[in-house]
Amino acid sequence: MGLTLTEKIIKAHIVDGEMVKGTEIGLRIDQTLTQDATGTMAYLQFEAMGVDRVKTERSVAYIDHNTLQSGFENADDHRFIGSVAKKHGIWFSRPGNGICHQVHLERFGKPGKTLIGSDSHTPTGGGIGMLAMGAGGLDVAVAMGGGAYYITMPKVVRINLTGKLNDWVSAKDVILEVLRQLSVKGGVGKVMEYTGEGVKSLSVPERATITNMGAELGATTSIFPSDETTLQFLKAQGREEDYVPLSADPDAVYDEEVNIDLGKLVPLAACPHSPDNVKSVEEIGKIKIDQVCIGSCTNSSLQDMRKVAHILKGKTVHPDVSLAIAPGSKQVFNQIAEDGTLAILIAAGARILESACGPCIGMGQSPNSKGVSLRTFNRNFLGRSGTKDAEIYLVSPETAAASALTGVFTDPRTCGDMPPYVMPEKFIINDNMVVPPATPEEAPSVEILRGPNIKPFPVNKPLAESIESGVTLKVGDNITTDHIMPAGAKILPLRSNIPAISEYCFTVCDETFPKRAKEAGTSIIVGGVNYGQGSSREHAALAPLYLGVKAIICKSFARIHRQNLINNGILPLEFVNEADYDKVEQGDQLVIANIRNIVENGGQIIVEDKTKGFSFEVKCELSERGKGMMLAGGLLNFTKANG
Ligand code: MIC
Ligand code: SF4
Repeated sequence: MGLTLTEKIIKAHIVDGEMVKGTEIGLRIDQTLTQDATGTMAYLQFEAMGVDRVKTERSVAYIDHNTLQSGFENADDHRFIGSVAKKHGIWFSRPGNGICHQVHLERFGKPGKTLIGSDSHTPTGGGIGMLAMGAGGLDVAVAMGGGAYYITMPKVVRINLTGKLNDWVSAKDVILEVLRQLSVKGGVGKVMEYTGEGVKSLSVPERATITNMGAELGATTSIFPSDETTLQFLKAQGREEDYVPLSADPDAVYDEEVNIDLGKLVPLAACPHSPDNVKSVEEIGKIKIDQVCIGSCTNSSLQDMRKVAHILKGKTVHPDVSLAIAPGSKQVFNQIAEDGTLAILIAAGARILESACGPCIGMGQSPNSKGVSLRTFNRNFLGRSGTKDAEIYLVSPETAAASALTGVFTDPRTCGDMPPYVMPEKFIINDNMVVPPATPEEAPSVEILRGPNIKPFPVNKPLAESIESGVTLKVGDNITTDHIMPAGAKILPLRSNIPAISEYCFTVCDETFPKRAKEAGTSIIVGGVNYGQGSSREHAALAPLYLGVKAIICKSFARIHRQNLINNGILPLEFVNEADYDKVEQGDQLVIANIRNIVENGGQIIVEDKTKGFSFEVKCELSERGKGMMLAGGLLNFTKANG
């Protein structure tokens, strides 16, 4: 029986377990990446592991999230990360060099390799045939130390692409269509593998847009084959030697199949406040807009910038609209500066931002009150833009640019002829903003530079015999990590300071939560389906840990967040009977008796609701390693105890 591409890469990297779907496997990791917002914690954890030099083929530390530097905190974090990178064998991509995923795709990613990154959009690397996955910072620290990365052996979904995109319909519309069909939880436990003759018509940046936003499906990752188009891209990046042809065997067996005729797609948009709330631009109608933002790791390639410029050329942004554009990397920025694209954008009235995440993570450009903002980004969760009552729509760069001119939602197919995009034979290659690590000889003398905002991270205690605690918060379905641990210009600078950032934990849902949790001492949180979707931020586990959260009881979890909870010794419990969710209320006093023994030896987990006078069953499916981590109070304690 033939293998899928996913299985081939897994087979070449498996170091623990068997390729049996649904079971835990350990993978050797070739490359890692971190960004600054998750990076300081990951490197503090790496330091705590006592490894001198990374054991991966390539580890890169990027600075792209917190670049506003509205106080000393961000700059201190950058310096800390730069110094750790230098000392421990990690390449350092300086602020200004661009968004981690865009730069990694351009300069470092290699087909057939495994990559984990402390950022959920790491699957961008799937655009050149990597098995690239988002992970918690601690998992990345372990992989840098040479440890395996553990995932559940995924199901593989074949996304069969036929036909060709029509003019002004874009790769973004492909992934929006997949999200429309499968929803934000449709990819949990699965890898989305793109195949079919339609693949050929998509460039590498287009493929990367699709694999990037595959994160919003909750998927383990998404991947395209490595083919002639990949070769051309790598050649133009001066990295021809990194090319290997890769694809699924012709008789590969897939678990599920989705068919998409590219020729039938139309411009789409994800409506507030979820990436799967997808409608066609036509269906939405000509609603008035206030802001357009173009950029982010989803849509900031040279190809995107050129298409946008073609639409804006010789015109002016509508007087009621603010248009912000952030090219994804220094390479893209440099190229558009040299070829005149930038001049077109500036002349049209665009507000040019630095190559960084910027508005995507609420670092500036928050919309006006009740503002309607069209963004080429990947997430439109409530409050993420920094304006709680704003209406954020996720669209393609083409729809964004067309709408910026008219001031209303506009179908880009009204923009006349679309010129074909011709990829340059050679991109501008200048890695002068990537600092190589010190040599092993020089490394001991490199000093680590720590600022006063960098505080130690909390470490859990071994799991208690029993848990008795109140439900300090009850939330609904699809709670995102942006609800649990919001970001934005005010909060992001506190990423290295868990006591300070904890003051904002869950404040999107309930401003009183941090205070109440601290007063209660210990807490249990009750949630609905897909709890913890979105970001890989470990802070969504570390802040609750700091506030005394012992367990989360919900209907189901998102993959990375569940792992982050286990890594930090917080019990991830699921209702056996979902109807019990309705019976438990905020404020109820719960007892989970004998839990340590049950985690260790198995058995039914019964939760007694003392307030309501009833009991219900929950489950906690853990691998042997997961059990070890839960009992020890997290991955660091577990690793220390097991050498
Ligand atoms: C995001 O898009 O939500 C982020 C910010 O890039 C996060 C990482 C973080 O919270 O630092 C992610 O996607 O993992
Ligand atoms: Fe940065 Fe936004 Fe991409 Fe996250 S989704 S890595 S915040 S650009």
